Amino acid sequence: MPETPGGIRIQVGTRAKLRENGSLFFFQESFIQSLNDPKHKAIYNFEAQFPCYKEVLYKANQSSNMFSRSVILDMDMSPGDIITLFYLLKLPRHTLDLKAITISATGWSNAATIDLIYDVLHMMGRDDIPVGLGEFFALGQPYLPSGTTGDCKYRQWIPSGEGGFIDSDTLFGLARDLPRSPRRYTAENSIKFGAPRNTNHPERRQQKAQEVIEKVLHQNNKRKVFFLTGGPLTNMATFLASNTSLKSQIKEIFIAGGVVNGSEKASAMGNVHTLPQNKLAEFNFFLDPQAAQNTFKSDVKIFLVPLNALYNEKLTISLLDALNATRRTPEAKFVHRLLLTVHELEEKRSQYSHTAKLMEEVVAAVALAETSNLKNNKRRAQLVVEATGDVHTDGWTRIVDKGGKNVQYVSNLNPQTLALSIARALNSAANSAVLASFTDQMASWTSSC
Ligand SMILES: [Ca+2]
Repeated sequence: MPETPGGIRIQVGTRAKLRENGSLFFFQESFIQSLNDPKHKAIYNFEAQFPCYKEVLYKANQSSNMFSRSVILDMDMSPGDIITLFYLLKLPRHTLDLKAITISATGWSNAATIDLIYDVLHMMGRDDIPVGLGEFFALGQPYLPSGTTGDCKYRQWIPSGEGGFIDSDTLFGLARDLPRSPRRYTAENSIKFGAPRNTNHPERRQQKAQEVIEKVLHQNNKRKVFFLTGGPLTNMATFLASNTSLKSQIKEIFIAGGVVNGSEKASAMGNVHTLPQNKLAEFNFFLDPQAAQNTFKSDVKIFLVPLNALYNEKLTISLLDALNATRRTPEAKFVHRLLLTVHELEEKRSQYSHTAKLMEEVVAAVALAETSNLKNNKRRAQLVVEATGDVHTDGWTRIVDKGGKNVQYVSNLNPQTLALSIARALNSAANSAVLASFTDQMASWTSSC
């Protein structure tokens, strides 16, 4: 083959000869030996790099009281969820007390991106909030040990890049600007928690979503708890399917998801843009339609914030306008950069045209925090969610005359009013960041000892 100018010649191995017993063990052993070889080991880690490196865990500086609303946030890690998390952390704890976060790992980012949540909590001085990781597959789409990686029938429609995986996993390139939390995701597990063998660090383990929910409900002394969901409903449906009496402690679930159409001739569309044949599903319901259907069949009270509760893109622009005018806190500045990044990508690249519309979680959070201000926007209907296994219709939400779930939902919300509420919370001096950025954290590791 002729050499291309500027290229280099390399040799590529295409076939490896196995040892006589046909085992691949030799290759694995040699690979692991190389990784463990002290020669050429990595020079940089935080302890070696920074003379004053220390791991600090921060706790809330405001206390809650018996009148505050206890909330568990179930989220994936799309930009809308991250903004929601900042917003909730900013509210006074005597009105809203975020008790725990559970991660919907069937949603818009990969499970290990849970580190992003640890980092946001660290920035905001809330390392005391427990974080639990949910199941990796939608209900009825199990991991089969004999197969490869489970059935990704729904999840495969999330794009890689273009606002989907990679973009949300890196928070559009901004994840590394967050201060780094000592809490990290670990795949390690011990015999105590069901693994076949112990690791070198049996004490290290990522807590599971269901454990965190149960623990928080136990600790809440029979007081009722609100759930707010910003991703697929896998964790919610799993908890509702369990036998625990703790379920009676659920006051109401605020759900960001679905599209509510008033008639068979649907006018509002869904947002599963990668599968145009499915015109009416909203991504959160589409990604685990069985979980959405099961949640709607349960006894719990549901407050729905559908995709078409307002024109989401206008909310992004209104929030950007509000933050362009004023951004006083590190968290307001961070959210502004995130929105600006997403908005610019949307303007310049057609593949990102859907991205700025993904703000429904934030709307659901404001609906939870300011329910009394929404009285003119509340509607009630009986709703059912489609979950037949046909990806062209799964995730549809329909209004029915009878037999559906009696649900309260919102419509015709004013994006500017919502944007001002969010911007006001982000700019508040209360509950502000304890560490503004990774740069500030590095400075403290360099000169505070
Ligand atoms: Ca989400």
